[in-house]
Amino acid sequence: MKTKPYIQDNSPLGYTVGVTLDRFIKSMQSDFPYATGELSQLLRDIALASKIVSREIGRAGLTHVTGAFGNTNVQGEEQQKLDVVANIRFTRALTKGGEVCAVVSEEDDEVIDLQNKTGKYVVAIDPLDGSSNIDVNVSIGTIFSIYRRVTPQGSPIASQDVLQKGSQQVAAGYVLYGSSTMLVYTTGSGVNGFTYERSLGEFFLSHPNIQAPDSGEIFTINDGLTPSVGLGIVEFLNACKRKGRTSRYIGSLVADFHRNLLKGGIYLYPASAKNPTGKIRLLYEANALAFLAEQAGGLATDGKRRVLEIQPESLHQRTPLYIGSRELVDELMGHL
Ligand code: FBP
Repeated sequence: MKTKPYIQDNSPLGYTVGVTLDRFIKSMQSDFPYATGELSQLLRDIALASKIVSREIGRAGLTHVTGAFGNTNVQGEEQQKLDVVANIRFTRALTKGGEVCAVVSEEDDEVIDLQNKTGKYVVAIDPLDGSSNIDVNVSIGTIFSIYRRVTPQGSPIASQDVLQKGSQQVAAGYVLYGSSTMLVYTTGSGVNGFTYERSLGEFFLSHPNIQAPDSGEIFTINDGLTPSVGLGIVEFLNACKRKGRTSRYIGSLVADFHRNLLKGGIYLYPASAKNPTGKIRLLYEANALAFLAEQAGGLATDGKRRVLEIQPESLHQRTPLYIGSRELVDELMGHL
């Protein structure tokens, strides 16, 4: 049979659309000789849920899913309807995907046991971050951390499966629901960002190998806290102002982190009178962003040690968080 070799047609008619998340995951998987595809499938499950959540957020004002749900979560915060929608969507996708045995969610007080005897992975997730911005159309996000379970598959879920140090993460990332929807993640070999092309229903590689600038001009803190934070923090903030740096604060951790990751900057959420141990949750907020920050050349600390070295003691424990460009975090540590 007469055949001809395929030659890619580079005419402008066939402009390339880019590398899809699926293809990228597949190509990365080949880097891990013993990879079984389960982590790849888990990342796909998270991508699918984020597409649905992005759609729900985009039309929230029309479908009456704005406003309070009428419950308070384990943090004592009023749950927003979209918090509940996102929690349902991600937990369902992780259950149906079949790779996960347990989920720790900001919206659930206990560990969710998915009764999955073959599931190798544990996921800690903040289904919708930036609650104060949900109803005012400001960027919000999802944050996730992925661990391998420690106890044998099929055995009861134990505390050591879910209370693992951030340094044990096998993957972590966030989804940013902003002017565009982006998925940014790491599996320990660099940080890559994908932009959602709604009309094709696909994430495409748009920010390969993200490197955080070593320094930057942006400092990010809820200035309303400063009257009750440590002296070292105040000194650092005054130094930032003396040096003419810019204050930027969206109030959604994912959005503030993403901006600083790309432009250079530091996000600070210290302990304060209102939050004596800080506000940010270790398991499903700080650990994921700390893994990403370090993979992109930045730093993440609680003011004393690397966030990734903190041994978790409880599911919803909080931590002070200082994260971002290496030189800015070092400079802050000089004041602490
Ligand atoms: P949740 O919205 O998931 O509870 O996250 C906490 C958070 O909203 C972060 O996104 C944000 O950086 C911070 O709290 C804002 O806190 P504050 O309102 O005290 O400035």
